[in-house]
Amino acid sequence: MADKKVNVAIAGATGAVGNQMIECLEERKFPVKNIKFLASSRSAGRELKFMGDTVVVEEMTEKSFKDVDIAIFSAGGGTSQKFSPIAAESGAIVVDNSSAWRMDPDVPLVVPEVNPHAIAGYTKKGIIANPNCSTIQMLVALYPIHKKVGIRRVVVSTYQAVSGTGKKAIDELFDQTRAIMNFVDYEKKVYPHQIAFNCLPHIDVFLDNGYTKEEMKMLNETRKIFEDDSIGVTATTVRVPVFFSHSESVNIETNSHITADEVKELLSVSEGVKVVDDPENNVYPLAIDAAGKDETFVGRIRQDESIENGINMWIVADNIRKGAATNAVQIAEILAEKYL
Ligand code: NAP
Ligand code: 12T
Repeated sequence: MADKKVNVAIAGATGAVGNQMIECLEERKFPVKNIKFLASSRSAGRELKFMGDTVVVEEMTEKSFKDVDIAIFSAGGGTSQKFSPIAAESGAIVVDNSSAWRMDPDVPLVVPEVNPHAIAGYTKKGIIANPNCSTIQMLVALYPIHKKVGIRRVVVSTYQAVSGTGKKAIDELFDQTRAIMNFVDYEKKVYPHQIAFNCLPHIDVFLDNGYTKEEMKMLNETRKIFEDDSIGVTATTVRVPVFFSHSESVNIETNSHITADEVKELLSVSEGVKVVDDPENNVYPLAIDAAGKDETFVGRIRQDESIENGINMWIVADNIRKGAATNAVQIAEILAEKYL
């Protein structure tokens, strides 16, 4: 990394993603000159630690971004819609985690292992979008295959952790589980149904076509990041009672033939991927093993014997790290190194 030091603001520093963002900046020794932690008035005055120093959380206002080089947002879509242009206007480059800007043609949507070149397009609006967590891990694993043999269609079912919904959902799974085990009543606050001991085929809101918005993000974001509008993605996104890491059952149809062994070989040398695939010894990627890690884990790699050119696999990553904070910090690293 160059010795350039960067003024950083974390918008939503007190949230589940913001918290992880702080850890990622520390772990990766991001060259921070000065750091600001921003949140709503609810958390203003709270004290958080950064590299051993105490930092007081400030309420995010229009004036928060003076002298900020990079502002990493994870404060919700509405907040980002309002404050990202203000931050950009003040001269900061925004890396946004919400879905507010992802499909804006003037905003790059970036997975560093896939399309780092797209970062250059930040100059149009001063904003770069971080893709959806489910999209990020799927594309880290699929991109090497797409580059080699071309993927024409993806069928994916997700098993998504509650941490994707934020701190309140983590508490809800914990409280519900404890209440049920103790035969006491519980209150549903975040999800429309009991999430403990259950699976909900419902993430984000339902749309007119019967899909959820989360499912359509997986199609639209894949096309934008791969720069390929011909690829088909059909998704079923499911919330499961897991705290951290999303798992995905992914089936692909490729343009030309590739064997399961060739996929294993290819992925074992691909950036950001770790192949964990030894079924004879009960070895395959697990949510609890991926939690706290930055890699995307792939296993159960096998031929789809129902079609000519098909592969099945199981893809797991920490949704708050590679699915959110790590990906955003990687983008910030490229900005600091190449563009500031
Ligand atoms: P969370 O735990 O509920 O935290 C929300 C954060 O936003 C808190 O720091 C909160 O501050 C802050 N905030 C809320 N309203 C604000 C306002 N008006 N002004 C300033 N700050 C405000 O949620 P989370 O899970 O961290 O998620 C936060 C964002 O990240 C969401 O936009 C979500 O879509 C995105 N996300 C993206 C991915 C991905 O796929 N890349 C994954 C998960 C989440 P207070 O403490 O003051 O309330
Ligand atoms: N509804 O960033 O609830 O588009 O797990 C991420 C996670 C939206 C997003 C979730 C969501 C996003 C969730």
